[in-house]
Amino acid sequence: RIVKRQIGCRRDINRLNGQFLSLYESLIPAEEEKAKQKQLLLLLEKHVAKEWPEARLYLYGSCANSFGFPRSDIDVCLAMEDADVDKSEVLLKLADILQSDNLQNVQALTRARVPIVKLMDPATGISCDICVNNILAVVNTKLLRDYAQIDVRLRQLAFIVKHWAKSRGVNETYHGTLSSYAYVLMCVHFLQQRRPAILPCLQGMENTYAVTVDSTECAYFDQVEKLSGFGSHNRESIGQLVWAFFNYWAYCHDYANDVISVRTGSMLSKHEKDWTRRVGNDRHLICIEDPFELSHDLGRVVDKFSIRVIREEFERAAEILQCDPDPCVMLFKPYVP
Ligand code: 3AT
Ligand code: MG
Repeated sequence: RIVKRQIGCRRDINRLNGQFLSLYESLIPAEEEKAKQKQLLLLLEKHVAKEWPEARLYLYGSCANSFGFPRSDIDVCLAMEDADVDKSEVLLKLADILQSDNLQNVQALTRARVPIVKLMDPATGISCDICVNNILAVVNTKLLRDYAQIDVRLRQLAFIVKHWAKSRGVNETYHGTLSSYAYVLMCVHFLQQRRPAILPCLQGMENTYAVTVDSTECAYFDQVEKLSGFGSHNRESIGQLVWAFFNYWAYCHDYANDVISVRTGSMLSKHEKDWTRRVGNDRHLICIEDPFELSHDLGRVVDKFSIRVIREEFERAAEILQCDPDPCVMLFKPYVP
């Protein structure tokens, strides 16, 4: 069942551009939020420097990858010189140090899958999670931020897709649906695949940036200011792209055989990745290769129930964009179980 049913694009799709662009404008955070995040980061840096002068703090995730909504929590990574430090020990010590300042609800969650310290800063109103040595997340954050600078349509599409996923309840990894990180990679890949392409494949170009993280090579072309006109041969509007994105995932993607890969800017086969069988809890029902951790399928959280939910939501979105007289209302209608 590769192509279930393909529907043509509505004739007045460009009528939706204005609505999508105003939605996008309403979803991007105000500049002063960045200043507050900086302020909190400086405060944390001051505390960390006293105990661990060699350590560095980095923002990662949506507060730093250009795909963050307003008033989101921030994710911070404490990078220690020693890659093998006892993370629990560091986090307990860190919680101790931060508790003594004016920070609220400081808690060390050392048994979580990614152990963190959580806190709230009353001065800025920002909540924050701090993890230790999650360097790959810092690097994949930079990769997404760099892609976002090449063509504004990536940021527009990804904000609309994230808003849709949050409204429809399909952005909850603990319920077997996909992370925001996965949805943004789906958007990058989709724009790499347009003809003419709207985004290049940065990891397929000359390496101007390279780091090795726990024996994983992360390298790509990061001089993205040189690529600002890259997508200009493609004149597709945001309305057309949103429609085509949902139509692709509803009716065109080959879920049985294909793996989307931002790293190669192409489609790989499940066969070549050896993602054809269930191993433990990894079922590979929708396959999204992590750009750096190549054995990591971001679709691995999806199970046989949630895959149906996700695919039905893609189909619902595609149909609404095709047929509904006022698609923006129905598309983002909050899902009520
Ligand atoms: P929200 O706006 O918070 O929904 P986000 O961009 O912060 O979106 P996530 O909360 O999904 O995204 O993840 C935070 C960061 O952690 C994003 C990415 O740098 C990293 N990350 C998340 N999931 C994975 C993963 N499975 N593998 C590698 N890195 C990941
Ligand atoms: Mg987040």
